[in-house]
Amino acid sequence: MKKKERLLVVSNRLPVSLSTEDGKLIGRPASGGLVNALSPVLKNKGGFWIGWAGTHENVSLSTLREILGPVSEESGYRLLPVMLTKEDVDSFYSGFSNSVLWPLFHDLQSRCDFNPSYWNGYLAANRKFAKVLMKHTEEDDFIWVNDYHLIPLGKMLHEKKASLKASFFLHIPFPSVDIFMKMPQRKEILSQLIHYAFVGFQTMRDRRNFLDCLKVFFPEMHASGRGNVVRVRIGECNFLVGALPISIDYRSFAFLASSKEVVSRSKDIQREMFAQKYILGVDRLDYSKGIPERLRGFQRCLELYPELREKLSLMQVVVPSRESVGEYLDLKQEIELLISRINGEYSTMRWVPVHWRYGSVPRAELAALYRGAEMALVTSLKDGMNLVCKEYCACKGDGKGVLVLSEFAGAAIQLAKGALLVNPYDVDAVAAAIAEGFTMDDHEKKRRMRLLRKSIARHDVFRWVDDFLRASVGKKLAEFPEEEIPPLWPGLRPDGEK
Ligand code: GDG
Repeated sequence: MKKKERLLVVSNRLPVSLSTEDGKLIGRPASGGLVNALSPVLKNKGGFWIGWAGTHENVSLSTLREILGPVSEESGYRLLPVMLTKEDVDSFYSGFSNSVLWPLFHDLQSRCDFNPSYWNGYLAANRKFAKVLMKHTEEDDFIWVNDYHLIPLGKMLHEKKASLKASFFLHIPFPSVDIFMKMPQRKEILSQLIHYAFVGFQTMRDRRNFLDCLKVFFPEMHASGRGNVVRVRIGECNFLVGALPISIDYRSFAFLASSKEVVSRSKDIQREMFAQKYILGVDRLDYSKGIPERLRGFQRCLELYPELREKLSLMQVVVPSRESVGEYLDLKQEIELLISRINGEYSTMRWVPVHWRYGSVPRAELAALYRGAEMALVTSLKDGMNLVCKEYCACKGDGKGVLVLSEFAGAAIQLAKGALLVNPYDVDAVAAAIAEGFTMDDHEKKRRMRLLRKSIARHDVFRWVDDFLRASVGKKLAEFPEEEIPPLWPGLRPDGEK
């Protein structure tokens, strides 16, 4: 097989965060699970990241070009935007992606809005992604499509050029047959996925769910092979399906957390907390992350274990997300109400039970928060993987930290031996795990943290990338050529039209 040469990453959003300062639109490299995982992959490899920049028609092409140029240089790879209209975003992003696929794939079907008009918008937006890709793809490129927004893209590319085969990774869980069957477009979604050369999932459970769904709709399906990657044949579709858990850039987090600045900032944070110990929660604003459940667990802990009052606080960082979807605004209000109730009931003159920060914090500040935290509390109701728990462990170089982790996060499979696993719906169990973590002796904390750190260090994001590339194109990241990023081509329009 001829080896692919350039990496083209495609995701719904470009890794750029746009904001207005002094009346001027500016862009900065964005944060988030996918960005943190894939940025090291593209950096200095001469590739592209293709996605929507988050703007509508109100931002002119030349303005967008000016904004993305410096971000491309800072990031070390070129950013190529797909232009979407407000109608596209309503039906494709807020609609089918985040009101059907996201809740359903997180087993939360009661939150789905199966509005039939979303489907056509989803396909139309995917066709726009396909158009931009077709303009820039060369025969030997390796196209890596990410996540549930872009399931139809592989088939669309294949229909335009039969030799073009893309690989796909699903960052969120894949549901069981019973839940998947509820989606009106269930067969179409499966028919699109089988046109990728490789379909990757976070866990063996997700992969098994996918194969079970295929069996229902394609009884002639034949699967062969053992281990993480198996081969599947359905008619003319012959593709690979794998379970490859994503991870973090462990060394860079560990290095950052031990830097002089972060160590000193972490001590400042402890002083600001009046030397009280704190549990940390860090999440995008999302109902799948179980933030209200976490607050209820903490509240129950204060109720059942009064000896912990005035000794332990919860520090919750929430990053705004999907503010155009109504469910998310309701969630913010629910969180605010719960926090004010807990603080109203338990605060004393020298202690505030829950501190919360709504907004993104810089990476070094995040590392300082991780470093100083007595415990990390991850209570996802369902999570593809969850990178926060891995980042916390990477930052706990002194080993004196406890990870309390939802058994419904993909990460629970890998981290079961070192973490305290909880069912986030069980408030008593969450309360008991917090109390257990607080009273755990240092020797046991260090033993568990050693296990966690060793496993995460060994299975870092570079290994995930290598595993993905090896399964998809038979070579590792290091075998792709190093290349400085050339300046953005003069005369190129951001929608890919020359
Ligand atoms: C999806 C899946 C899967 C958060 N707040 C700040 C900040 N973050 C960064 C964290 C971490 C990331 O965002 C969140 O990680 P998650 O794993 O929870 O990711 P999701 O955004 O839900 O993403 C998830 C992931 O894809 C990867 O496959 O693990 O299951 O849902 O990296 O550090 N970063 C900074 N400031 C913040 O305030 N700098």
